[in-house]
Parts: sequence; structure tokens; C-alpha cells
Amino acid sequence: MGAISTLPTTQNTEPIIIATWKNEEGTKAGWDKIMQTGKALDGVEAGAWVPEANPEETTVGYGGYPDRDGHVTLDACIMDHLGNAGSVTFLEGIMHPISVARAVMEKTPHVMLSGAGALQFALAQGFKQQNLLTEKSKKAWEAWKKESKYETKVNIERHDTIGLLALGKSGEIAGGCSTSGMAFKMHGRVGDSPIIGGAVFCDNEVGGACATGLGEFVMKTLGSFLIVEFMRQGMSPQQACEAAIMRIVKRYKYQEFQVGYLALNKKGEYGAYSIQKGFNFTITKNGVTQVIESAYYMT
Ligand code: SD4
Repeated sequence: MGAISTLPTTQNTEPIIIATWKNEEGTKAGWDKIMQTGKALDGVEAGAWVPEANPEETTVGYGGYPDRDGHVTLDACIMDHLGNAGSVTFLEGIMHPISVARAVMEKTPHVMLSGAGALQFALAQGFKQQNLLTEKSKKAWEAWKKESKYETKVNIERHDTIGLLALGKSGEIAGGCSTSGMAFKMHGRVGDSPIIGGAVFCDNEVGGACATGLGEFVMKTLGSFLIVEFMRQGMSPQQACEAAIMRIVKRYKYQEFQVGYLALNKKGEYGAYSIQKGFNFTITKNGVTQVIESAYYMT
């Protein structure tokens, strides 16, 4: 099943930003920010802001589909080249959870704040509280409630959780992720997206990785950490993504769901791999933005 394929790579340390799915506006915004401040971390944050603020985007931030009780609950995390990390889980009413995660990283001695405590912290930091449930997402939830069917199969379909990796002007790595999680999830469910080592991991000696898809399987295999460790052992970003997907495929016998990984090493080489067809990613380098289809396991 699934031939291993190699993606084009670069050998330089020019800035670069890559994101899960088709996120051209996000990577362009991130690229512009890196050009302005030089910093990968700023690029990651600016890149996540775009889908977070887009009401048409139903898997991230404002306009995200709610949980089964009608609450839009957000997960996000961010990690810098020094190994600092911040994350928020189960956060309601704040449009830019990536920035709250960054504030957790920069302004508290902690890594993760959750739920009411994360909201309290965000408000104290000056973030504004607002209703994130749009009419469109409310209607989708009301339609879903008629059957209330919870199927992980849905994750094979296209999603847009944004995971980002960037190299800044000094060649330093940063990563981040932001999502409203699985549509119509159980109230209180937290996915992989705020888990450092799950949806995002960076090590400035090696590179970084990020994830999208059914978070339960990313969490159970600590996918992004695994990919970075595979790269440390000498694998290319592509090989490392493939090995991390194979870890899931071999360990869990069924594959009726989607997981997609991205990896970027310090040379600016990148890779992507998913379980199912349909995963793609966006890259901006040298100011040029491209959407690329990922190789995948299930044929
Ligand atoms: C989650 N990983 O909450 C997220 C979902 C996702 O695109 O990636 N959707 O499990």
C-alpha cells in the first residue's frame, strides 16, 4: 500500500513557512510578518490569525463548528526555538487562541491553561470576549442535532485546523496550531492541537513537526515529538512523517480516519504524509506561495 514518495526540498536557511491544508492567506500573512520582524514565532502567530478570524472557516476560531452542546471551544499551542511553549485548551469566546497561547508562554510560568482559567487569563491580558458561534455554524449544529450521529469517519473529509512551522531570518524554528477541534465533539473534549509534542513540536537543533486530523491518534502516538526525534536520528522530514503515520497504522488496526503530518528541518527541507488521500499543505518561500498535495498511505 502507498508508495513512499519524495517531495522537493531546499538546502538553504532562507525563511520559510508551511501550514496544513490550503491556507494561502495564512502562510502569506506569516511570511510578511517574518519579513517585517525576522522572527519565525511572529510568522506562526500571524499565519494562524487568518483562519482564526475567518467566519467561513468552520474548523478554526470564529465560525468554528460547536461541540454537541452548542459551545465553540478552542485549542491552540505555540512553541519557539528555545523550547518555550504555551497552550490553551477548551477556551471559549476568544477569537485568537494562538495569541493567548503565546501569552501563556511569555507571561506565565506555566505551559497550559484550560477552560475558565484560560478565559480569565485572556481577559486579564486584554483579549476581548465575543460570541464565536456564527449563524452558519449554528445552523449546521442544529441540522446535526436531528440525528446526533458521532462518526470519526468524518475526519477523512477535508478539515482546516491550522498547524504551522516556520524558519525565521536567523534560521530559527517555531511552530503552532489552532483549532475549534472536531465538529460536534463531546463537551469538554480536548484534542491534540494544544498538546506540545502531539500537534506541534520544535527543537532548534533539528526542526519541527505539526499535525492535523483525528487528534486522538496523534495524542496516543505523540506524533510531532516522534517526527522530530526521527529527524534527529537522521531521517529526512518526508521519511519521518511517513514513519510516524506508519506508527499509527500498525498500532491501530483500522484506518477509517485521517491524520496528516508536516515536518520542516533546519535546512528548510520539508515533508508531508497522511493516512488518507486528500491532505494538502501550503508553503511560502521566497515570497512565493504554493499548495501541494501530500503523499498518503491508503491507496
Ligand atoms: C482535533 N486535530 O481536534 C484536530 C482536528 C483537526 O482539521 O485537525 N481538524 O482532533
